Amino acid sequence: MTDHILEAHDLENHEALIPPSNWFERSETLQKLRKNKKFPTIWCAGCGLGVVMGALIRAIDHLGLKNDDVALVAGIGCTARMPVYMDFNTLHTTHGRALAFATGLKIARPGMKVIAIMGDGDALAIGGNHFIHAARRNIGITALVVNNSIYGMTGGQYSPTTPLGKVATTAPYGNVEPPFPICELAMAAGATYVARSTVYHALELDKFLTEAIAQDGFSVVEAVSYCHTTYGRLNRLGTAADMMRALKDNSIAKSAYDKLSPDEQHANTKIVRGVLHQNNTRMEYTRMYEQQILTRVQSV
Ligand SMILES: Cc1ncc(C[n+]2csc(CCOP(=O)(O)OP(=O)(O)O)c2C)c(N)n1
Ligand code: SF4
Ligand SMILES: [Mg+2]
Repeated sequence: MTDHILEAHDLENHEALIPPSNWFERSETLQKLRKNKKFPTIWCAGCGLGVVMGALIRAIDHLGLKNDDVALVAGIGCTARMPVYMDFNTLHTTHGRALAFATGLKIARPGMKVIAIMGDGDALAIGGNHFIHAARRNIGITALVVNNSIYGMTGGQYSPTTPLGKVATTAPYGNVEPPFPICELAMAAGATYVARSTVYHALELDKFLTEAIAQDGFSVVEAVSYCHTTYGRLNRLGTAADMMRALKDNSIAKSAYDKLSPDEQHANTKIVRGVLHQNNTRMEYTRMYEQQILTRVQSV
């Protein structure tokens, strides 16, 4: 722990390394974190990722799930680091392959709540193929995609969600590739629960994640976040607090969006937050697979 943190907390070095014995027990949320391990996080101070982690823990709590009933699967990236800090079954795998590992796990353990935690690059660039096919299959996995519009961990290369014209280390003159709309892509590919919110709207994220994890099929929650360290700096968007405030100012609830005229909807540039799609009539993949096997076995 660095000297200034020790000083601020008036701690000796040995006290900082070993938290008081009841420190974690005081909080339900903290008990879902890995005790005495992996802290502080690798995340930059002010990053929205901590908000997403809190929302995910509260969602799992709301559903009354035991730690052992949940598996968190991630690839590589700042977002993908999240399972390292949480006390569930966890898989920290290779970049872009979270959904491939999650699919294998769900087939082996259909009763388990499997949550794939991915950044926009992880989910939609190298992992884009897995994303559309997991949705097409409607396999019972929750895809939590933290969209910060950039490759944060590797220093700010543009991703499939970087807006047109924005600067990245690999787009010094501005990005000319149109961004993928994550939720619309998921819907078109067959996901049966799709919702979007932002890290400013933490309680909304709790709610959508709770519903997504409860869904018996492929569910997607896009958590719009920011990366002040790369994207924000390159595009002169200010501090983490400025970027957080921009999410508040530049987003609109779906209920308000639905009341706009078609022209106003067409002209809207704000992030639409809400449950964008839910379909409870499609059977989940592992159930369908099991049924198919039983039918085949009984017929021979
Ligand atoms: C196969 C492979 N290709 C590339 C990389 C380098 N790499 C690590 S993280 C990352 C992108 C991270 O961006 P994103 O998924 O959006 O996550 P963020 O860091 O923004 O949360 C890349 C390209 C890698 N680790 N493995
Ligand atoms: S590099 Fe960006 S995404 Fe990664 S922890 Fe820092 S602010 Fe967050
Ligand atoms: Mg990213």
